[in-house]
Amino acid sequence: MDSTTADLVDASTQATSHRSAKLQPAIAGILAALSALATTELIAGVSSAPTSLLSSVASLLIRIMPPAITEFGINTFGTNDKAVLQGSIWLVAILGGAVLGIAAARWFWVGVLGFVGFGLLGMVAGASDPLATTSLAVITAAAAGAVGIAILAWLVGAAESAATSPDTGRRGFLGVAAGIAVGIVATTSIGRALLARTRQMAASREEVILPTADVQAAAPPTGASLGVDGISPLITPNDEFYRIDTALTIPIVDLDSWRLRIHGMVDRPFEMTFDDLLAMPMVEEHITIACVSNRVGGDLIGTAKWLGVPLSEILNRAGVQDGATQIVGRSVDGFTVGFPTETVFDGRQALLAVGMNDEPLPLDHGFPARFVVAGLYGYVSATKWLSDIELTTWDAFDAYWVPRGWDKEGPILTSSRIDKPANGAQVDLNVPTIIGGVAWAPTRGISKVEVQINEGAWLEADMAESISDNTWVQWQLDWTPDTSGGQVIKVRAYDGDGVVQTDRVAPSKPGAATGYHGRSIFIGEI
Ligand SMILES: Nc1nc2c(c(=O)[nH]1)N[C@H]1C(S)=C(S)[C@@H](COP(=O)(O)O)O[C@H]1N2
Ligand SMILES: [Mo]
Repeated sequence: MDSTTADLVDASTQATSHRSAKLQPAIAGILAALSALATTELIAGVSSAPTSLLSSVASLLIRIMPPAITEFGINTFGTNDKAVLQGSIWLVAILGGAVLGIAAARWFWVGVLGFVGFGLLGMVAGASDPLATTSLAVITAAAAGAVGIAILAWLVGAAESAATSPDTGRRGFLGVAAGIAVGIVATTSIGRALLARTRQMAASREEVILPTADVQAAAPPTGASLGVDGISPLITPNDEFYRIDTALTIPIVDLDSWRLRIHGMVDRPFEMTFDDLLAMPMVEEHITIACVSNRVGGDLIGTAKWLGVPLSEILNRAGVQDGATQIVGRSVDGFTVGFPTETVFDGRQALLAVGMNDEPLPLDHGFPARFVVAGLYGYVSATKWLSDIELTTWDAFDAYWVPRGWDKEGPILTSSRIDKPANGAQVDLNVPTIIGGVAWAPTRGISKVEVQINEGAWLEADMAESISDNTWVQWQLDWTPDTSGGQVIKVRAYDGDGVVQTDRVAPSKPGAATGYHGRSIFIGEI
């Protein structure tokens, strides 16, 4: 090659790398924006949330768009308008990402600002969408923004090194960019596949028609609700019911192939379909369930009306053998509980539940079937997504949480909570106010609740009527503060046998947290 040709070749490579150097920031911005969107898709899929951040953004846009545009959209695209809108969000992300990328190559902070803005928009959209869980939307939007910034930084960096050593740098940039593009496609596909499975499962739940119970629960007596604002509602709505489990993604249960197996130390092991289960005798009961890891005053507790088959019916059908001292409940994802067989026959409510507050079990509360045993913490009794019941001995098996350091037996301890006033609340001097909350000791019931103000005498609170000994009970104390300044309010409850809850302060491991719940408030002049 003579020198002229060499120069020419050199010049042409330089021209291409120059052109691609101009394109690189735009590509960086586009990939960063798409990575952010892919992040929202993945989180939507993994969390099995009923809605995705993108649909929240889409509904926000629909709400704030001039009606003329929305109408045009509906007329033009019919019922696909939301899909079109979501598609448009991807398109806007591509264009916006390109602009951001070009700007970020000169002033990186512009790119950062762009993604922060994108994150904030997502947070506002999620918080204002009644279908979305606000905390999840906020986390999703923050994660998406952070991923966007990280990918932008990575690619802008790669583009810069491409500019300094054009040949190896350009190939380096393309390699990184291609890898990220593959990641975006993979992440989005996984997220969408998971979401589609959740939707499908939700659809099979929609089709379930629950039988009416042979023994229906009486409506709670009117006197069971004090009607005081700020005290926990007597029945916890399903969507406010606490959720605790080890499942990262809600187990997918296909009703057609779901079977419940009863085996181990029984005379007649058998398997049941969901229809078989629904055909068994059903009862309805209000039962309060609680988590052992609830802190004193915490909210990992709730009361629902459960519909289900008494566990005794199932065990009697199988014929429990002598010496079968433990019932093990295993879920489709391998989680296990274990509790004494005698609890099923000692007269308490122990159910294989299929319904919660007049609905099939919600997906995150164990659809299609779960245990609910009055008086036992969830970790030893309340298997959700149940698939297997095994009768064994107490010594032969330790359920999920036992080798992890928790007590093998988990009876719910007598406990009480102040719901109002809130911690740190300011309360007016010389104005009547209400201190109130809930108290529980499932299977034993609550006989008395007492309140103490600033280490004074214990005052007996007014108790609402209780639904049954298996449920929590509301209580209130009418009080007119007559001393200004800081005050500490404490509560304690007595169970149905007249035994007061323990004041011993203990953490929740290995048993449940104990001690009296207290709140600090401030009494001031009006
Ligand atoms: N399959 C399965 N079931 C489970 C758990 C779990 O991790 N996996 N956690 C248990 C615990 S610790 C509690 S407190 C209750 C909570 O039930 P909830 O989420 O319906 O309130 O479910 C129990 N059932
Ligand atoms: Mo729990």
